[in-house]
Amino acid sequence: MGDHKLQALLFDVDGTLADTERDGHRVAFNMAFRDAGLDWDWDAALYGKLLAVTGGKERIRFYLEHYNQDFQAPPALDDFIAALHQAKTNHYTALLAAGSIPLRPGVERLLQEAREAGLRLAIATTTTPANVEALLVHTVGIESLDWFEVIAAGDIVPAKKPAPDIYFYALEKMGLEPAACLAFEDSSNGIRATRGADLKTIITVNDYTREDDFSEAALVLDTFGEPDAPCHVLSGDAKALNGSACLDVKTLRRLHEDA
Ligand code: XBP
Ligand code: MG
Repeated sequence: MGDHKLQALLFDVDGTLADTERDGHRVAFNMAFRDAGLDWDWDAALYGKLLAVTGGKERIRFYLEHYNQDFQAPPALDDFIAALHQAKTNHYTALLAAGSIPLRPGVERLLQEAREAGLRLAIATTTTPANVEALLVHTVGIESLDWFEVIAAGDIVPAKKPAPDIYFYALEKMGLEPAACLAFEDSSNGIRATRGADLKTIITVNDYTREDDFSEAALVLDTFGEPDAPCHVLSGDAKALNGSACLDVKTLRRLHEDA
């Protein structure tokens, strides 16, 4: 077995680092549909249902199969979806470049503290690599790309979350055992992926995921918290924060040590 000291933090992106889905990805999908002359409109409620499936291309296919069966799909459906999705990525990264989506409270603080404490950082996400880069560059700045030893994203593994594969990939690249890490997620698909890879998991919920099943989480919070905007424990050990207003490295080490 490897060293059980806390060595690394593995972060999901969408919903965890930033609230990207409703006002980012969803809006970009609709822009791409309009460009293509399609009358599809994913409102916020429908989008919540479509989030059952991770991956933008997979989500479009799921929509056609379950919510738009009358659509006369072109024979080369894979290419059609790939082109729509590329247009969506262009719109999404432009939204990020315009500064439309900030990081969630406490995210930049926790990343900085983790770096100062010598913890290794990685990203494990279903979204397209260009989206992760655009989010980091247009919030923290271009230097933050180097903060992450591995950015595991998108189609790099064929089986997307809830499959654990993207976490296995990141762990293998870092040469780490899951027991040396903590993972950060926001959704039921996310925690199924982390738990499938045997990773202890901290959840921050958002409006789309508040009611998800997080019984496998070490801790469920509303946000990571800032000194002037405390976070709240939604489930798990209410004393885990030990009086701190936010999730800090000391708390992470304590959570990691608990059996
Ligand atoms: C994120 C996703 C992604 C985004 C859209 O899930 O499922 O598909 O919604 O990005 P998670 P793409 O947070 O669990 O990684 O369109 O680039 O796939
Ligand atoms: Mg997520």
